[in-house]
Amino acid sequence: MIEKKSEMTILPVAQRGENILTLKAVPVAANEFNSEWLTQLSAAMFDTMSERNGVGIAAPQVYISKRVIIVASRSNPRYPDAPEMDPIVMVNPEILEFSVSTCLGEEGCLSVPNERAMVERAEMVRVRYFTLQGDEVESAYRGFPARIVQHEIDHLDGVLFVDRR
Ligand code: K1U
Ligand code: ZN
Repeated sequence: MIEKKSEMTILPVAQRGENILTLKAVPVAANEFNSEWLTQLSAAMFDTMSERNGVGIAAPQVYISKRVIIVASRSNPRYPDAPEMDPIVMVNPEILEFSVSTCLGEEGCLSVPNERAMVERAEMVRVRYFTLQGDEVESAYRGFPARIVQHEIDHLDGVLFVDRR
């Protein structure tokens, strides 16, 4: 059921064990950029992530098997030095480069409640993605934002953090 809280759209979040979380999500097609549908999907993903106090979300977590993620780093008890970012919607994100250096850090997941684990990830990633309008962007992230990017792109490939421990 879709829950409408004033102007917010809170979507149900798929839980570990559900098939949707194991699928490889499909790319957003050229004719979906700049569309009402894609704007509404990203807004509902943002509302759902915020409602659950998340720092990221991927479309398959809200039962949409498309390659859309949101990355929203902020300071939190586990990562007090994490940078405060304006949330970034990434459409069809691709990691172009993983740093050789890795780091261990604690992760949680909106689809795996009450479980945390230490996961080894590349310390830095270079990512290419498209905006909702279809503009191509290339950016590098390190530390906690890089961890969120890798966790969310894993969701697009049907991988959960618990599979990486
Ligand atoms: O994709 C998701 O399930 C959201 C997930 C993102 C994430 C958290 C931590 C590391 C990588 C990716 C969450 O937002 S879980 C909740 C959370 O805010 C958090 C959990 C553990 C450590 C830090 C933050
Ligand atoms: Zn997750």
